[in-house]
Amino acid sequence: MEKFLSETVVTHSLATRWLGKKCQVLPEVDSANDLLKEMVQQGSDDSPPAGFVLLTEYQRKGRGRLARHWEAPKGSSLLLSMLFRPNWPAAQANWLTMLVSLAAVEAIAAHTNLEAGLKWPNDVMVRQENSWHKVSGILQEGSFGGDGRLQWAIVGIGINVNIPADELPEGITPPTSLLAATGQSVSRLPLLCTFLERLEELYDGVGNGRSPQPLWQNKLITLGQPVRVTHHQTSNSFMGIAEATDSAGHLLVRDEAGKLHTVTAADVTLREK
Ligand code: BT5
Repeated sequence: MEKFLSETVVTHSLATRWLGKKCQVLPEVDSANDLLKEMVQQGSDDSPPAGFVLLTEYQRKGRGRLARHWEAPKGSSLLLSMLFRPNWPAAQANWLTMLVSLAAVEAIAAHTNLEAGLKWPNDVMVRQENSWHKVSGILQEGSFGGDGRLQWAIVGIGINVNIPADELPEGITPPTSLLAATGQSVSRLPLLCTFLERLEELYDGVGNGRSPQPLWQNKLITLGQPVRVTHHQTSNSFMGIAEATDSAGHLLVRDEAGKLHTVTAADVTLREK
């Protein structure tokens, strides 16, 4: 197994200006998102700054969306949660997940020979033996101020790096790891650095007025595909074709009667059919 990551090595290796310049690496936590949220909500003077990154080698209760689990064997993967204080309007809240998923796709493409893409809304996929497999998932949580702006947001990402094929977790979207997809182990530190460096660049681009949505939409393997959209509270569902996304990252799905639906990630589960 690869050496465990350490704060000194991470901060010295990173060529970022602010993202990850303050970080903490813990051998084991329940959930990196939950722990970082507690640190932020304590609200004391030593509350972590924007750009703070919490890394861990193992999560006892790693979480996905909608109370799902995220599992990875100790030391096998990249498991981290990042703190942002964007002050963006609510309509741009999903942009963080877009930026993080784009940076993950680019980092994976830079360190492997894999084709990487995105399954709406938050799955990072790689092509393995002619089909797409989930290699990474993203979980964004945050808090809006009274003015409707995104005060702070925590974005957690798990990237399956060196999980052997026979230790991959179960998943409705077939999971893989970079090791399982390439047959070679991948060094985590350079992958982490490329990811954070690219993410910082993309995030700073938003400050300069650039929306990530066109770049992100370009990577979506979901577009043009038939999908089943299921509302997870009512379980009502319909079939349609995923046509495009709007500027907020909602998916526009045309049903069989020709009606266009705006689908938000919070409300539905998507299955490719
Ligand atoms: C996600 O949720 O894909 C978001 C995963 C976010 C994980 C990070 S790790 C750091 C931070 N701290 C946390 O506690 N979480 C974040 P979702 O789209 O709901 O997918 C969850 C589903 O993926 C599960 O129901 C499983 O079927 C499957 N799954 C679990 N572990 C997996 C893995 N390692 N690789 C691929 N699929 C997995």
